[in-house]
Amino acid sequence: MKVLDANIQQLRDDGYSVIENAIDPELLSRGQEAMWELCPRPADYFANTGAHAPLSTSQFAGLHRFPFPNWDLNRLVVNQNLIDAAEKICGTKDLELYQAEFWAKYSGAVDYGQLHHFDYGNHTLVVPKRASTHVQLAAFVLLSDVSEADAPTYVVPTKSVRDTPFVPRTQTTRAFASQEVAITGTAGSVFFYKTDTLHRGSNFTQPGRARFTLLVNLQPRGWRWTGRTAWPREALSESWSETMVRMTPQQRALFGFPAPGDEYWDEQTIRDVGMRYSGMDMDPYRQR
Ligand SMILES: O=C(O)CCC(=O)C(=O)O
Repeated sequence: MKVLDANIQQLRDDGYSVIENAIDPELLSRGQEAMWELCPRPADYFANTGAHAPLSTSQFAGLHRFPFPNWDLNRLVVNQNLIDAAEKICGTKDLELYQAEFWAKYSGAVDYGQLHHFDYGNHTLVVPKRASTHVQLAAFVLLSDVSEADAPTYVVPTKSVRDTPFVPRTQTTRAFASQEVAITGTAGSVFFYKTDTLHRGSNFTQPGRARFTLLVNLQPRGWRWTGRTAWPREALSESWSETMVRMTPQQRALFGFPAPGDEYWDEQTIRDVGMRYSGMDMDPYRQR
């Protein structure tokens, strides 16, 4: 994924940027196939919406939290292009992946419309600091083509909001409606935005459409008051173990797993972690 200086500048000025064709086509198509383990194919959904009634209970009903049951979807979350881009945007290699979700939406299932809001509410205990290089980055990996009819995210470029206080977090008026931009793109594009960017989810404007996205949140490791997921809480699931075993040490470190060379590693921890995660290559952790 090529992150150009123009993308970084746009993130600084406008709070968002889209990188087209960011995901390797083979990885993308395997991830797209894997997502049918989590949600119905559009043809199946629209053939019998009643059979999928739970998807109509809330606009968040199509959300699934990482780890997913299929490695082909999990590995998209930590794919090298995405991580390289996030490192460049955040200006550090010491990144924390603090949330990942898959989200399926279908025309008419439920009202997906949202008011303009900032995402920081459940990503930090305080508010974003404008005069700071610490970036909380949201990446939406588009797993399906998103046109204006496909419930795109609408963002308000930061330059229009710069003097607005972060509170209230949700704008109850449509004060920024004339400045908003629809984020569209083909499957395999990645839409990045920051938690200090005003945006909203929207509704489909045509029947029979669906939108599938993978959301990955990343930030520089360090601030104690930011984050969202305590990964050890997920660590008893079967998918977690399989995912950790299949990841590289660099990918695991995104979740807080001790990196090779960390003082955590000694004979006992290498033996026991190797037993906990049967099949994990422990050699990198033996290197001092
Ligand atoms: O799904 C989208 O396009 C945006 C969703 C969003 O902004 C949210 O749920 O906070």
